[in-house]
Amino acid sequence: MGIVKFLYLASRTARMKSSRRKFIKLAGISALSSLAGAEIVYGSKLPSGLMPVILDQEDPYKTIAKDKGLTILNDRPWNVETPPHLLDDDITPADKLFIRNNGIPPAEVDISNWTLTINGESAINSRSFTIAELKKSFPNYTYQLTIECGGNGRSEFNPPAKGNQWTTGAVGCPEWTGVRLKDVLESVGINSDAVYIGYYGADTHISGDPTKVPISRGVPIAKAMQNESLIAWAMNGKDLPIMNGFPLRLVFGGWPASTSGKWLQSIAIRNVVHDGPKMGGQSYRVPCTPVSPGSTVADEDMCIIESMPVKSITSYPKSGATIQLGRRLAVRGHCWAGEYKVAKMEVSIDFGASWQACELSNPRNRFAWQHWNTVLDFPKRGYYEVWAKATDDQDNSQPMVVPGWNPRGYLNNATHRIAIKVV
Ligand SMILES: Nc1nc2c(c(=O)[nH]1)N[C@H]1C(S)=C(S)[C@@H](COP(=O)(O)O)O[C@H]1N2
Ligand SMILES: [Mo]
Repeated sequence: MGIVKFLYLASRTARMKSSRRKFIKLAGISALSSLAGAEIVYGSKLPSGLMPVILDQEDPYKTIAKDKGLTILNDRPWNVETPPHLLDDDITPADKLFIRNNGIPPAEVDISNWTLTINGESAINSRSFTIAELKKSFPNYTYQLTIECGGNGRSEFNPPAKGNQWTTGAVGCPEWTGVRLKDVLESVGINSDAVYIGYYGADTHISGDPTKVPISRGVPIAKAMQNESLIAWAMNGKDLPIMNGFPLRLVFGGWPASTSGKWLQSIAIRNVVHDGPKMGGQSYRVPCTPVSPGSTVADEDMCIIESMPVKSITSYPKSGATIQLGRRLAVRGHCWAGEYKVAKMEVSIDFGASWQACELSNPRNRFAWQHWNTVLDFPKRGYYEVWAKATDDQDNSQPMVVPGWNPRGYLNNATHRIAIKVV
């Protein structure tokens, strides 16, 4: 098991190559034969450290352990999104959860020696925990929590915003198991001047510079102290996938997923707003007041994104589906609203001129996405679009056009549209 993970980590970097060599030493020729799918007949003559070329031409989806239907936007670092029809499950399976990496994941993880350190100016004591200690020292909880990248939907902004051109798929809602962040923070003691927490992970900077940290973000103490804010080691009852933070990560449901630190090694309790890389400047921030598209906005006029906005997807049918005239079409999907709950879900087949209410489920727990469904009738043959619109319990609705342009293209919660042909 550990060895397989090792192989999955193999990628195009020199450092990965060295881990691959270690793998060869560990695995031996019979294991390589089974991976190659045939006996390596002259295996005993294979120079030590040389990878059979068939194993070198890896399937990228095997490398990242994700479903082949996902879309790879970038492989250095890995950024991979999920088409809406593959987000149809109520609980997102591990191989269908998007990947958003800012750096290079750790090449080797030794789970029994992994430690999480709690420190910082506002920590009364500093302490390190092994994963086994975390598991047994604090009550374990499981919550279904929605994580969505702040840049999900970026590809629709005009003028375009730099960054990964996410369409709709940088979101998912698996079930996470771990301990409450607040229990762990309280065990070391939180000083009354604490305002924020900041995470540090074991991933390394894309430049290879060991002094640089790819990302280190966090949340205000109030968010950290919510019951659902987890230090998680499992997704859907299994170890976290490597690309999603194995062996330990933070999960803050409903907030930009950039706050959910992966490969988690330390958490600082801060007496200031955390100032790690990608907390300041233009990163994960939007203009404090709306600006016209294409504007340049000074750093001091940008505000940190907190709760994500109300949003929904149609996960069935797949966009482009065809239906016979006279047949009724069952449609369904999910909706979420950051810190809030979705109160109403509607769909339109006439480009938003009229709306029909949908059936809407309650979330499994706070910050879990909700499911919606309805049945549609089409009056005649032709092309239609199904538009889905959620409204939260604060009466915020999804806009029909791309909302508030901002320099980095965050927070696009426009209605999801799918195409339907009636024949
Ligand atoms: N250590 C670390 N944590 C991280 C990141 C990262 O690059 N390194 N990316 C963040 C961002 S921007 C997002 S959107 C989420 C993505 O989580 P996922 O890859 O598990 O879907 O992880 C966050 N946590
Ligand atoms: Mo993100």
